[in-house]
Amino acid sequence: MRIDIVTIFPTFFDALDISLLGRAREDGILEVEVHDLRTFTHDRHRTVDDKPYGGGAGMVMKPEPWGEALDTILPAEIPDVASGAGPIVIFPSPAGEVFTQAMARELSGASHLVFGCGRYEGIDQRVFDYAGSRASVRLVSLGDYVLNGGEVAVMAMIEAIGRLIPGVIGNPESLVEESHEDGLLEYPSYTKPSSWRGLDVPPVLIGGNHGAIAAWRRDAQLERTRRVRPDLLPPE
Ligand code: 6GU
Repeated sequence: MRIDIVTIFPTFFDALDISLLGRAREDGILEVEVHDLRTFTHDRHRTVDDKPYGGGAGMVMKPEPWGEALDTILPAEIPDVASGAGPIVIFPSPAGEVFTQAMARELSGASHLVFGCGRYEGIDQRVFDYAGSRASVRLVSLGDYVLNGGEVAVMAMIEAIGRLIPGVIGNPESLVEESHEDGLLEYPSYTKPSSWRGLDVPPVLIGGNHGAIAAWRRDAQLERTRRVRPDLLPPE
């Protein structure tokens, strides 16, 4: 997979060099390029924002640098946007659809993702409209709270998507039993010692009865999901 990131804070993404995703890049499974939006400006102050038309608080990101950045990153061919092939441009935004494990899985099958990190009060709407004429565009939110900009959200999305690309995780079985993959929260895990500071591992996990262990884990998942995230369960 190829990933392009456009940001005014390129060093935010230095962390992509480390850990699992750093290894995936070394192995050639993942190719990441970070683009500094200011390199697409032409004035002395490298201006990327201006006052909103119609008034209001804060600043809006200007369309011109974004247009040049997208022209540099996106392939020149006119895409068949409806086919679903071709690049997907993702703009992190609290006004977007909510990012989920299902969306991460879907996006992990793409060959080219472009992330456009906005700052300030947002990006001129015409940037989204223009991007939509060149690629599939999605506005995506991490959840119902506000961040200062898209960078942290994009790091989270890239980690969630990247670990689902075949070959990135050494043991793919570890992906099967984790929270959200089956629509439930995961069961609690234990390792040695079996007794620690007066706290014991549930005996069923030590007994070696695999059917009983599976049933205990399923019950624990259901109990935890009912208690913490009842919204994940189907209506009764
Ligand atoms: Cl994707 N961006 C910003 N700026 N704030 C957010 C968010 C994204 N998701 C939740 N809050």
